[in-house]
Amino acid sequence: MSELKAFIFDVDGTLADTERDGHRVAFNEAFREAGLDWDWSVELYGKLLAVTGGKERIRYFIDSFLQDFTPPEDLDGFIAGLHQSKTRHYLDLLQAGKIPLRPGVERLLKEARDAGLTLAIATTTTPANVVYLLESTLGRESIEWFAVIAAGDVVPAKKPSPDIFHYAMAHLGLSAAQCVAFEDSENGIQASMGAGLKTIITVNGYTRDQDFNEALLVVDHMGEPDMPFEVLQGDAKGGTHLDVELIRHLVA
Ligand code: XBP
Ligand code: MG
Repeated sequence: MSELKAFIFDVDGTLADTERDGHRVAFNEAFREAGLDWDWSVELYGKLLAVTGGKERIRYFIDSFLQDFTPPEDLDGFIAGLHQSKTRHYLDLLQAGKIPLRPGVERLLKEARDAGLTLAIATTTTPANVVYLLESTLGRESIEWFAVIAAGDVVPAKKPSPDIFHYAMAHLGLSAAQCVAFEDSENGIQASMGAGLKTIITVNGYTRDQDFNEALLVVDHMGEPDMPFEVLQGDAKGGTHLDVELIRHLVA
């Protein structure tokens, strides 16, 4: 194994539990504002998460869940408008501090930096969502912690395509053997493994039952010294929380 140089983090569901109480709520606000009687319940949203990307998810909803909806002539423009409004509502939720980081995330980011590891992000979500999440949870200076923030439409295909991870590694100038990825979903691990990355999974309410059989380790969150994680799959080598030492062990 080449020397471990970098951690590449997914955002939604990994750094923060954003989907159910963040993105979903913002989508519904946008629909209400547009005078649409669409309402994405927690359960329906779980089905819609099969498709990554907010714009793509609206289209999937229109194509697969709506019966008597007459799409406007400019459907792309209509969806883009709804998504812009959704992003505005989502940023408001972040700025209001409604979306905290998941357990262990802040500690692991700081430990990795102290250990001289490079940090990067590879996410499907809109770039502004990443900036606001970092600013609202770790402070503006934390944006500089990440050598690369690869997000949204910078790549042609979204997860489970590996494009965003290839993009991140190309900008890091590192190979997959020198990096580890952190993900939360089946689409995510298909993308990271598709890019040749060893991957650690932290599940959430929507992804707990998904297929992670290729993962290095699957836990319910990153854990803290006083808040041990639950190991769902793999060998945590007696560890109780994700730290740099354990991760080095896992990839060795
Ligand atoms: C998960 C996604 C995103 C979000 C919504 O991203 O699929 O599309 O659900 O964000 P990640 P946008 O790769 O971080 O898990 O509406 O900005 O697309
Ligand atoms: Mg995710």
